[in-house]
Amino acid sequence: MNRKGSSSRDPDDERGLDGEPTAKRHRRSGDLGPERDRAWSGRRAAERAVLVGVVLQRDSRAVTEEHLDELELLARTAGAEPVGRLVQERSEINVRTFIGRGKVEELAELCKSTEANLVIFDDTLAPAQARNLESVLDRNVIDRTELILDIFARHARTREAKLQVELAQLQYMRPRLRRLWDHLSRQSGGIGTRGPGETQLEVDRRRVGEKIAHIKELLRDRRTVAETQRKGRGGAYAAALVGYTNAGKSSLLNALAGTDLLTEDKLFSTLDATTRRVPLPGGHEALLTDTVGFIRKLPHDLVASFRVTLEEINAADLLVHVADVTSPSLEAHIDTVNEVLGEILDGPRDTVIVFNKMDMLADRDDVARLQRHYPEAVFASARTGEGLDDLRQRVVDRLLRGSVELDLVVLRRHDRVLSYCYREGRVEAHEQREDGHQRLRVRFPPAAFRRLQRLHAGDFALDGAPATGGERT
Ligand SMILES: Nc1nc2c(ncn2[C@@H]2O[C@H](COP(=O)(O)OP(=O)(O)OP(=O)(O)O)[C@@H](O)[C@H]2O)c(=O)[nH]1
Ligand SMILES: [Mg+2]
Repeated sequence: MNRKGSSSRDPDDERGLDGEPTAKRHRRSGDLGPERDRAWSGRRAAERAVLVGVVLQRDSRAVTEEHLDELELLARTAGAEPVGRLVQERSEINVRTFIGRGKVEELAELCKSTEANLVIFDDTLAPAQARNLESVLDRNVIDRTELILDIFARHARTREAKLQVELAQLQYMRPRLRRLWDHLSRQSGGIGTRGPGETQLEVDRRRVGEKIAHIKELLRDRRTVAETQRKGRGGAYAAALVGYTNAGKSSLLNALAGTDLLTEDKLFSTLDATTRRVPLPGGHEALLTDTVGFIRKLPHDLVASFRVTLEEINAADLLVHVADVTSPSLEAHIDTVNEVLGEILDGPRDTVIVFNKMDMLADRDDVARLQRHYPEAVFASARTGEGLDDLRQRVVDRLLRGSVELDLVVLRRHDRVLSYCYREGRVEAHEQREDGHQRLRVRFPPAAFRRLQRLHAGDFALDGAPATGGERT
């Protein structure tokens, strides 16, 4: 795919694009029986897709084109073949069909001339808009979210990831069931093919609702397991790799921890949070967790379904924000990641930014510019190992800077407070006082200290103010 080439495209040129035939796609449905399975997987082999973007007043045409470049990559990752593009400039969206009436006709023409059987909108469509468009175009119409869900479904490997994806799919599907039924009627074809009665729709809605509740319960159980695993990590300093999809998070974890996680030049290769121990200079070590990548226009409930990732990010002492230095949309990607983090974090977090793929950067002037903007950034390459020592040292600096040493007196619930301190912190001194209280000197990583305050408020008193920083012994 030629991402950069698109910038030289005549803005009004909505020609088709050449490409390879596509693989068959498989997707999971909400297990609602073979009929609806068929509806949900209505898009299959050799899907030829027309991509549609809208330039609203606050955006520029170039930005929309850039979003469509990314949508093209998403479409390919999902196994479809982009064969054409349509861009409309509008001051506001059309309530019925998202794009204007004339533009819908143009879109129908483009679908015909490119023999497209699928239309993908870059923006989220309301269920009714998708339905209206489908009935006019007589083709399946999906939006970016549905495309991302499709990719998630293809990439989910573990039970956890599969459950999370299924939850996200069902939540997306519930308000759109009527449309799925429409797909079905269109596929069965024939004049006078009637859609299902309202009653059947109601039954389906209820079944989807029940299924959602069931999966949430299963995920809750698994969450307890994940929490127990997290607790078993002791007082180790925890860092999470976060960043735009395809930035090289998994590759960095592999390079730092000597693991062999899947890395691919595709979007959303990783759907599971994986944690590994990483040795650091000075005998220190950190736990480093790989997480699901972010992308712009990522719907909130989709993010929320990746609960383990969110919890890992929230439990981390340090975020290692990985950015692909070769991306033409570097700054936009960084902003997107920061926005998503702002939504999911329960408070500010220590962050190190890593510009990855330095081996591919042709123009080293970019480095000087980035250094001015991000004076604390690390420039690295997971591929060649360049900059990794820098990154390790940076993590140690933060680890030392962020940890908290406390002198505390246990007032009540002794067993619990003591076991927390020994489990989550590094106990440097422990004595029994004459008044019967236990006195401890403990060093905590920042996240463990925050949890101590939350879980054991009132169970202990601080002897003097907490001392932060300093060398860990
Ligand atoms: N040239 C170069 N390529 C890299 C580097 N790091 C990663 N890549 C490539 O970039 C692609 C994406 O890498 P991943 O590690 O899968 O990226 P990720 O951030 O984990 O992506 P998702 O899990 O899909 O969100 C792969 O093809 C990697 O081989 C690097 O330092 N240099
Ligand atoms: Mg990955």
